[in-house]
Amino acid sequence: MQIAANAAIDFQSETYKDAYSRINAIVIEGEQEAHENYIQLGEMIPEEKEELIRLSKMENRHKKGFEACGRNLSVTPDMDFAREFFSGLHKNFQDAAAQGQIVTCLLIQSLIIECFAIAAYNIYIPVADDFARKITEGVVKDEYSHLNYGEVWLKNHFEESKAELEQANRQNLPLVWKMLNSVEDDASVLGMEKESLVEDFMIQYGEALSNIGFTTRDIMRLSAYGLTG
Ligand code: Y39
Ligand code: FE
Ligand code: FE
Ligand code: FE
Repeated sequence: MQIAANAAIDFQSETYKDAYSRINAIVIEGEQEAHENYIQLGEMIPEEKEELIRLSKMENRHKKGFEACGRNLSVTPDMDFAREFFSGLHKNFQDAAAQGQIVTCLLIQSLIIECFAIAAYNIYIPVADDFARKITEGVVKDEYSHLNYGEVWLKNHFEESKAELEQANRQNLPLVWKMLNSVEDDASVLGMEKESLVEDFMIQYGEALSNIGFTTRDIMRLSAYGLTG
C-alpha cells in the first residue's frame, strides 16, 4: 500500500513553521522579482511586450498563491532573508538590463530562475500540505511555459547569443549552487532533499540548453559550472 509522502510531516510544528518562514519568503520574493523582470524584459523586447506582460501577470498571481500558503499555516514570511537570498541574481539582472543585455537577462530569469523554480516546485509537491500542493501544481505548469519562452527566443537568436550565454552562465550558475546550499537545511525540514533539487535542476537546465541548440559536450561543461565551488 502506498502511504502519502507527507503522512509523517507535522505542518504545525514550530520546526516546520520556522523553516517555512524562509522557504515561503524565498518563493514569494522570487515570484515578485520574476514579475518585475518580465515587465523589464517587455521594455527590452518591445515587439514581444504583450506576451511578456502576460508572463509578468502570471508571476504576480503565483506570488499571491504562495502568500496564501504561508497564511494558511499561520507563518510570517521572512522577507529580509529572501531579498538577501536573491540579491546576487537580482544585481546581475539589473546590471545586464542597464546595458541592454537581453541574452543575459533571459538566461538569468527564463532559464536559471525558471529551472530553479520548476525543480523546487516538483520536489515540493509530494511533500506539501494539501492547500499548498494544489496551488503549487497550478503554478509549476506556468513555469514550464516561462522556460519555454526563453528557450524559443534564445533558439531563434542562438548563433549571435552563444558567447553571451557562455559568459552569463559562468557568472550566474555558481550563484544557484550557493543559494541552494544556503537553504539546504530548511528545505530538508520541509522534506525536500538537496540532491533531488540539484538533480531536477540539472535535468531542466540541460534540456533547456539542448533545446536552444547547445551540443551535449557544451551542456556538460555549462551545466556543472561552479557546482563543486
Ligand atoms: O519564475 C518564477 O516564478 C520563479 C521566481 C520563482 C522562483 C522560486 C525560487 C524557488 C527556490 C526555492 C528553493 C527551495 C529550496
Ligand atoms: Fe512563477
Ligand atoms: Fe516563472
Ligand atoms: Fe529525479
